[in-house]
Amino acid sequence: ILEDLLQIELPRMIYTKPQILKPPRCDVLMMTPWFAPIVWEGTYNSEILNEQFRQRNDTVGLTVFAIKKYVVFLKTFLETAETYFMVGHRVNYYIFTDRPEEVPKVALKEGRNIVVLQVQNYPRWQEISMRRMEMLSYFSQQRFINEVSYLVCMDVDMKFNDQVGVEILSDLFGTLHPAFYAAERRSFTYERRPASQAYVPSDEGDFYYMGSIFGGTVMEVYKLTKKCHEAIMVDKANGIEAIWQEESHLNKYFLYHKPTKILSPEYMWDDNLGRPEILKKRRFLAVPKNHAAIRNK
Ligand code: 2GW
Ligand code: MN
Repeated sequence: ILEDLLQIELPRMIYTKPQILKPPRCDVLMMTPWFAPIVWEGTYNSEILNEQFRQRNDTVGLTVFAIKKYVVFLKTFLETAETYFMVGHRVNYYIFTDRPEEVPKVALKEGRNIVVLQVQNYPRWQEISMRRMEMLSYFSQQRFINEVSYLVCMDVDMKFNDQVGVEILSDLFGTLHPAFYAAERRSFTYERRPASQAYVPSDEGDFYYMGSIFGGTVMEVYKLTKKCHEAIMVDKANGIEAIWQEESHLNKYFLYHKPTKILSPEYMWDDNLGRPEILKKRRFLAVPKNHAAIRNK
């Protein structure tokens, strides 16, 4: 492994130099107080990042759950991912579903694969959403650790609308919730009941992260999902369920295990929130869903 790392050497590249007295963005925070970059359009050079990543020949795993009716989201999700997700790199799509025969056949570019993982469904939707933590920790250990370097864990009711590339990768990353990036701490919808393992006191918390896209190295995702799953099980035994299910537990985890990179709302946008000036790109978008029709059954 050391030998491989030593081999990384960039070719001659032509680009405008970084300017110490002219930060690329003055309208948004680009770095957390623990020195984790916050990824915004204009703050990075994808040519450099792609060249560095290319040389490592790593594979990125994208995990997505499509249980019951949510299989209908797969086609658009996968087709747009082929256009915008980790273009030029090796990708394994891991699709967790209880309906393997309903996974659409989507044409994939070279170096990209679909792996269908059959899992059971749960009658309660809250359980479907929360059990993702259990399955992700199990498969990280059983399989992903042998197949990919990084995992990107996503909601399926989404589509790609612009580049989502290696700029998002880091040991552990989370994403700012598009409805709360500008909010005060007191309005973050953390779990506020001390009886829950997801409890966050009112005088703590950095950001409110969305459950629909997070990731990191397989080892870090394993640690995160295992810890969140265990906390969810403790809550269950105590007859309590966190206000936003596993998203609440994710937020608790990130408070005490600071992410090493944070994705801006460019990476999780919902057009119902309009188009604020700070948003230069809408890379990953919520697909409008008819709640009654899609969610029941
Ligand atoms: C979810 C809610 C109600 C009924 C069904 C489901 C459902 C979710 C399902 O029938 N099948 C299924 O595969 N899912 C998976 O769970 C799917 O991957 C989906 O994207 C994910 C989360 O459910 P979703 O997208 O309907 O919830 P959102 O968009 O309101 O998500 C936020 O809040 C959730 C917790 O309540 C999660 O934290 C999620 O990560 C958040 O984005
Ligand atoms: Mn969703």
